[in-house]
Amino acid sequence: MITEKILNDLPKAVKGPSYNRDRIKNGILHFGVGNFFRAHEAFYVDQILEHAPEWGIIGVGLTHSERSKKKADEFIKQDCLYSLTETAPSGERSVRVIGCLRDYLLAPADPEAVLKHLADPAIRIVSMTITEGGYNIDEKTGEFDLSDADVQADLKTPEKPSTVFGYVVEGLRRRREAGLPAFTVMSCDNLRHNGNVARKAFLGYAHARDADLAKWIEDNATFPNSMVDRITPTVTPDIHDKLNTESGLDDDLPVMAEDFHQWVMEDRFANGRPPLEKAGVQFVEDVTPYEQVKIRMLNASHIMLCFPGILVGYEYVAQAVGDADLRGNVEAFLNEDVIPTLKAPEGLSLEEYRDSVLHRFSNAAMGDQTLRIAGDGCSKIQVFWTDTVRKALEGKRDIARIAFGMAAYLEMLRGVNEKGDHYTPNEPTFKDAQWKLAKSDDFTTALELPAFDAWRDLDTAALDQKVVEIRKIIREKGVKAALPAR
Ligand code: CS2
Repeated sequence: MITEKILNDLPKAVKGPSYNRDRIKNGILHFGVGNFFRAHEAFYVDQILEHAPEWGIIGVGLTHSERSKKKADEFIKQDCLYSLTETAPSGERSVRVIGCLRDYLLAPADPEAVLKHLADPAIRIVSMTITEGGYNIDEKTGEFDLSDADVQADLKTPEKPSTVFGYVVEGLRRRREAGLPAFTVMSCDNLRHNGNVARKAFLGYAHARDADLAKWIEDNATFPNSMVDRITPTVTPDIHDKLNTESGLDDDLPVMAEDFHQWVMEDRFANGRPPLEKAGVQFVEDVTPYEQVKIRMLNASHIMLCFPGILVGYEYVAQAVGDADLRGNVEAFLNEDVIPTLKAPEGLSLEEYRDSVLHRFSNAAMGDQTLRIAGDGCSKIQVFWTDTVRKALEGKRDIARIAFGMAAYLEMLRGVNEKGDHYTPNEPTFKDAQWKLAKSDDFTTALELPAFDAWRDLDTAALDQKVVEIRKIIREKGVKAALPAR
C-alpha cells in the first residue's frame, strides 16, 4: 500500500509530490475518477499545487457496484495516493506518485456529503470524465434526453440525486440560495465541443427542474471547451503486477499512460482557475480546430484500426498498427477521407500529426488494448466519425473505408474473432433491444443501431448497401479480404 507515511521514503527512481500535502486545500470536485482522469487532469493539477495549493481535488464516484466500493476503499486506505507510470514508445519509463486527490467519495453511499462539497465556496471548479456517452444527449434530436429513467427519478426527488446532472444542478441551487458564486463546469471528456455538450446537458436538466434556476446557471456558470489527450490503457491484473514490480511500490491503484500528453482549453472560468499554463496547458480563444484534429484523426483512426484488429485476433493496439494491411487502411482513411476535409490549427501540419499518432499507437511497451479502444464503440462512432461521414456523403466522396469501418464494427460486436476465440465487446449504452439488433442474422438490421444515427438524415442507401456487402465478405473470407482497395 502507498500511504502518506512512505512519501519520504520512496524508491529512488520514484518521484513524489513536490509540495507539502498538509497545505493543500479543496478547490476542484471531480466526477469519474477513472484512469484517464488520474493520468491527465490529476497529473496536470499535481504539478501546480506547489504554486497554488488551493486547488486540491475531491474525487467522486457515481456508480454503486462492488468494484466501485472496492476502489473507494482502496483510495481511502492509500490516503488517495497512487502511482503513475509514464511509458515512452522506446520503452523508457518514469514513475511518480500523484498526491493532488484530497478525498474520495462514493456518491451513492453518501449523496449529502457530495452536495455539501458542491455548495462549499472553496470548490470553484467541478470537472468530470463521465465518458463520451455519459451526457445523455439524444443524437437524433441533439437534445438532452429527459425521458431517461435516472433523470426522471432525479427530477422527482431533486434533493437526493443519483445522476451527475442531478448533483451539479442541486449543488448550484444551494449556492444560489446561499448567495455564493457559481462554479465552472469543466468537461474533460473526449467530445467535440465538450463544454457546449456539458452546457446543453446541465441546462437541459436544470430547465426541466426550475426555469429560474436554469437562467441563474446560464448567467453565472461557465462551460469551457477543451481538448484532452493522453493514451491511458486499462490496468489489467498483469499490468498491475508489472507496474508494481518495476516501480518497487506496493500500489493498489497504479495507473499507466504514454509519455505524450496535451490539454488545450478555453480560458472561460466563472470563479478562478489554477495556473495550469505552468504545467503546459495551452489556453486558447477557440479550441475547435484542436479538438477536431484530435478526435477526427487520433480517435477516429484508433477505432478504424481496432475494430478489424480485434477480428484478426490482435489483443494490442501496437500489434494492429504493426500489421501493414491494417495500418495502410488507416493511413488511407486519414489521407483520403479525413485530412482533405479538416482544417488544421495554425502552425500544425496534419501530415506530421498523422505520423505522430501512428507512432504513439505503436507504443508496445504500454500494452494498450484493442478491446479498450473498441469499448463503447456505439458512442465513439457518433463522436469520432460523424463529421468525416457527413462530409463524404454530402460531398459525394468515396465511402469505401467508412463502409469498411462500419462493417468491421458490426462484425466485431458478435464477440468472436477469425480464430474462433470469443471475447466480450463492451457497449455500456446497449440494452437488450440494441444487442438484439447487433446479433441479428440479417446483415441490414444492425444498421439501425444508434451508432449511425448522426447521419441518418442524409442519403445513406449506397453506404448501407456497401456495409452489407463488406459484412458478407468478412464473414466468408475474413476481414483482410474485405479491406478497401488501395
Ligand atoms: C481512445 C481514447 O477510447 C478510445 O477510443 O481513442 O481513449 C484515447 O486513448 C484517448 O482519447 C487519448 O487521448
